[in-house]
Amino acid sequence: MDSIFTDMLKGVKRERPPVWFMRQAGRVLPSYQKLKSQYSFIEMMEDQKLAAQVTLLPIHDLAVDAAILFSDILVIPDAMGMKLDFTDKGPVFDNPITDCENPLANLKTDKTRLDHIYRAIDEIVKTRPKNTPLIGFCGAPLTVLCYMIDGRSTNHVFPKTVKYLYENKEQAKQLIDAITELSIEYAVTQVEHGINAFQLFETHAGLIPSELYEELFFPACKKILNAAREAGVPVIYFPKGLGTGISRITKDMTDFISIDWQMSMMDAHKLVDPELGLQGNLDPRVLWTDKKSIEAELTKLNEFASTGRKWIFNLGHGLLPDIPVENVQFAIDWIKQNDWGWK
Ligand code: 1CP
Repeated sequence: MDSIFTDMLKGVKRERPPVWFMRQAGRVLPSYQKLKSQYSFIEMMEDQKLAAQVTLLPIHDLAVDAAILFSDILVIPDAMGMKLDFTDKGPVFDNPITDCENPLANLKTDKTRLDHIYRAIDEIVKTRPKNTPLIGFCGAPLTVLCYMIDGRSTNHVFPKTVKYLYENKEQAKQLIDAITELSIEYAVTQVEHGINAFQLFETHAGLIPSELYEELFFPACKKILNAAREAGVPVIYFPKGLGTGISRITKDMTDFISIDWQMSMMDAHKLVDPELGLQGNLDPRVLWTDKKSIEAELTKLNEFASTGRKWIFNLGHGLLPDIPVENVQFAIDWIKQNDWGWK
C-alpha cells in the first residue's frame, strides 16, 4: 500500500488529510537542537549519514506523513560558483552579482557541488521506515535570485534584486535561464535517486507585482515542475505572497499549490482550478499560543475539508525556531484524530 501522502498526491483520498510541516527537520525538534550543538548546518547537510538522520527525525519524533530532504535552497547558487556561507545572521554570499550587463561573467558552475545531496537521498532511501515518502525540493528562480543579487536576506525586502529586475529585465532573463537550467537537472537527478514528490519553494513571489512575476517566472517554474513530473513524481508549487495570482496557475504547471497563511483555504478553493490539489495553511505563529487557540484555528478547517478538494495539511510558511514542540505535536495529532467526514 502507498503512503497516505503519496496517495493524496495521486488524487486518492483516505480518511484524513496527510500532514507534514515546512521546516519540520531543522527548527523545533530537541533531537535536532542536540545535533546542532555538535555540528554546523553545513556539516550536517554535507555528511550523508547526518543529513539522512536529520531528515528522518520528524518521522520518528512527530510521526508526520512525509520527510523532507535536509538541505537548503541556496545550494544552487553555491553550485553556480557563488561561495555560500552560513553565519549567525543567516546565509550569506560574499560576492553577490553586481555586473548588470553580463551577470554570469564571474560565475563558473560546478555540478559536483550537488553530489552530497544525491548521496543523502540514497542514504535516506536505504534507512527510512517502510512507506515513508521523501520530498525533494529546490528554490524557485526569483527566491534564488534574491540571494544571488542582494547577497543575504535583508528583512525579506531584497531591494537590489527588485531594482535589478526593473532596470535590467533582459539581462535578468539570462540569470533566470541559468538558474532554471541547473534546477531542472537538479530536480531530475533527485527523482532518479528516489524522491517521491518534489516541492518548488518560491518564498518571495510577493516581492513584485503578480503580473511581472507571472511574465518573468511562471515559464521558468513551469519548466522545473514539468521536468520533475516527467521524471516521475508529483509536484507541489509554493508561490508565497502571489495572492489572487494563484488563479492563473494551471494543471499543466503543477499538481498541488501550497497556500500561504495570508490567504484563507476557502478563498484559495474558490480561486484555483478544482483539479489542482491544495496544501496548507495554518499560520505557524498560531503555534506560539495554547492548545485551545490552536484547536479553534484547526476546527475552522472543517468547512474547507467539506469541499472535497484534494488537500495536504501543512503550515502557511515554515516552523519558527521558538515554537514549542508540544504545540506542533498537538496540531499533528489533532489533524490525525479529527473526524473529517471523508469516509
Ligand atoms: O525542515 C527543514 O529544515 C528542511 C530543510 C530546509 C528547507 C526546505 C532548510 C534547512 N531550508 C529550506 C528551504 C529554505 N531555505 C527556504 C524556502 C522556505 C522558507 O521560506 O522557509 C529559504 C528562503 C531558505 C533560505 C535560508 N536558509 C534561510 C532564510 C534566510 C532569510 O531569508 O531570512 C536560512 C536561515 C537558511 C539556513 C537554513 N536552512 C535550513 C536550516 C536548518 C537552516 C538553519 C541553519 C542554522 O541556523 O544553523
